[in-house]
Amino acid sequence: MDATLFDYIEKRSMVVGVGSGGCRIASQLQRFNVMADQYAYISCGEEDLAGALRGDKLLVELGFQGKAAPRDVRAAARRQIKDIQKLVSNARLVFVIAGMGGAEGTALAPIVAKEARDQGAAVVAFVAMPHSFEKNKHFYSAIGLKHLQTVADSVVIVDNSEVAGTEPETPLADLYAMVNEKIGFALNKIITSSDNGDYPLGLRKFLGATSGKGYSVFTMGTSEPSSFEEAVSRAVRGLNGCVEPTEAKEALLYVVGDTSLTARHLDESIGMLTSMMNQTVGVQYGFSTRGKDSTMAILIASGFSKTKFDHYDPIAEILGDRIIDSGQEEAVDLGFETFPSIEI
Ligand SMILES: Nc1nc2c(ncn2[C@@H]2O[C@H](COP(=O)(O)OP(=O)(O)O)[C@@H](O)[C@H]2O)c(=O)[nH]1
Ligand SMILES: [Mg+2]
Repeated sequence: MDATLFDYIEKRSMVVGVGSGGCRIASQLQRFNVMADQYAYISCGEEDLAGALRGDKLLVELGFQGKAAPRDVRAAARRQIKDIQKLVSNARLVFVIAGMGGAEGTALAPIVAKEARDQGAAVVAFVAMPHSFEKNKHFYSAIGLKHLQTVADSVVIVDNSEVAGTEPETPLADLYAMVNEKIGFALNKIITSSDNGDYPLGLRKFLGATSGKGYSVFTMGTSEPSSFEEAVSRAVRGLNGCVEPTEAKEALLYVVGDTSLTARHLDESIGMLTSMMNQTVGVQYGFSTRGKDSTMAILIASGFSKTKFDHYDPIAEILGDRIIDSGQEEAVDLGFETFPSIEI
């Protein structure tokens, strides 16, 4: 891609937070100034939009009270599809941010991604997957993820359980806030072209490493100050439960250390990374020497054909590639204000 075209795309980029988790994560990106000219928020919950930072806000109206399933949200989105199209119409690059497994993110993220793509935008889906204990969310998270893969150029997964660690006593809201803080910090380091003396990776490398490369997975590892290899090794081990690390094709590594970081440390850290993945993985790196109390390795590894979340969909596990119906189930809108829950 030539430089002018890339500049044009970068200037017309947009982050869209979808559903409760998606709005929270996108707000955190906005707080961290992660690149993007525009921010937008879409949800069925007014409180999600009220809590989100400044941007275009679209309320998708379910038309009934009570708990919705993804199919209800899809039907509601269909009624407001023109609003969704309009929201993304100016963007040439759209980051769709959502939590998978609930009703809204699961249903709306693939719709927003598809509409953006149909209008010619490149689409990056950045999704948080349910904690291992959120069992009621597992099935839908698998379905939503699979569908996103068909409509987005890049699909970057954050495994909440992995990034939050095992802290069973911590309130869920605090766990989410902690993960969101890490995501905002990390994406700011990786994607935002920085002019403050850090050595960034930048958007172009991010897109190059993740577009059309199957699933990508985001992890982080921290260690004592100056223990660079340990931080990198922890980040790579973070992939273990989610994907098969030896399958990786590309890796974006960003190391935040103190001023003792040398070229040799980086070299050894990259050697460690390839020995844990495979020798042919393409590694691009960036670093900052402004870390103080700890060393942190941020990793986005790409090229995975499957993830542990595939096992969350037992039907697909049995059928493999023999898909019966690749279309998504959608509640039929019969137009009865008073009988909104009729579905077939
Ligand atoms: N990292 C992160 N994940 C979240 C957050 N909120 C919800 N999630 C995850 O997102 C998934 C969907 O939850 P939620 O966003 O509440 O559902 P929705 O509003 O129906 O889209 C769940 O599996 C949660 O694990 C958040 O603030 N941060
Ligand atoms: Mg919600």
